[in-house]
Amino acid sequence: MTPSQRVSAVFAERFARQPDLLVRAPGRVNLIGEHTDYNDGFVLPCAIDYETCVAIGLRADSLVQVIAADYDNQHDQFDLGQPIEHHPDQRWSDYIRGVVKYLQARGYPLRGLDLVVSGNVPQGAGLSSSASLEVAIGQAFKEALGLDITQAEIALNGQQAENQFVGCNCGIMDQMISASGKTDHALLLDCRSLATRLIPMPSDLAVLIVNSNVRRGLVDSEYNTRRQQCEAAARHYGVKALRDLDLAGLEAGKAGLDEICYRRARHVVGENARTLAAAEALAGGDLERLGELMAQSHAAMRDDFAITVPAIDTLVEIIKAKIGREGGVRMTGGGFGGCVVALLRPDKVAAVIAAVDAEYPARVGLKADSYVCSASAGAGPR
Ligand code: GAF
Repeated sequence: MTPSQRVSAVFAERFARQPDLLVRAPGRVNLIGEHTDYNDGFVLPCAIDYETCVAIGLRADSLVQVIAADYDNQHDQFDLGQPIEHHPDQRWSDYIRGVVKYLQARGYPLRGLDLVVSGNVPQGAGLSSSASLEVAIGQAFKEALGLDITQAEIALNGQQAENQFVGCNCGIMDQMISASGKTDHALLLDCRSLATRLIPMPSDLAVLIVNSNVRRGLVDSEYNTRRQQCEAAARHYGVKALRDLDLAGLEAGKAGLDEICYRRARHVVGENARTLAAAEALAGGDLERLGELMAQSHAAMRDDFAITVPAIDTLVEIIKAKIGREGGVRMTGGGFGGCVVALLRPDKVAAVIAAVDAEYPARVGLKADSYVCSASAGAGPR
């Protein structure tokens, strides 16, 4: 059953009527540009064809009722006329409460809604299931109530909910691509100005996501530590953010900076340059160059930013050996497990999946899951 079928069926059963409308918001895969977003840098993600769906029923009062179809139809409700607080024990509720709280704080005129939520973005795999939920809820209020809100504002509101209500200090990439992706395109995003450039995906390029199924431990604390180290490096160099530094400046001013912060900064400064170069390579269909840049990105995440794990490095090695020169593979997302993304010729996909199935369990002791994806549209009505 697809998420949209599921939310429709659960809505009809629970609320004894048909939903007035459905909206969706996708997960994402980041092609390159990792841990650059909170350094005001560049990222190159695309939305994927895995999504969170919301069935919506209009209400005449100020009550918001939510049913989580993927969590045994757990229920939450809160009143827009009261201060919106954390749910005592349902973590999924806080994503919804947070989004609604900040929509209200931003001055959007809200009314009550009945909502049923379901999604098929793999959770905890670094494919932005949380951001897709935040954006789907923002989109639900926009479409149902006709709010005059831009997609960028829905993204910023979702990020605020994640930062201030849920408690993860993430950047803006995931919410922006979920809100603003375009079918068959990647999005080059300047995370300082939020300027975007759509890059068409070449038709003879496949996007393969492979989930290492390594449980992502300590993600939030390690993520926040990386962020602090980057901010410390920016302070050392006297710049607003690492975005404002190039490799020459990095080397020239490194005296007095501790080795770890220097390495973190070297990843970010290099990754910004690689991301801009990768956008050009993708636009020009230069898969060899793209492959080199992805390999450099992975090496920097492993050696300088220290966010890969041995199983992920092995997965990258297995896949790279089968892709050949045209295309590349790297870890994608926040790190410490999760997924790798490969960009490759479509005729190589079967051989890559076969190699992963044969070699990864033998070398790592885990089974990997492979998804062939296409670049999809951002949030909107379903
Ligand atoms: C996570 C965060 F949510 C993003 O903002 C980004 O920093 C990413 O990790 C790393 O590139 O997905």
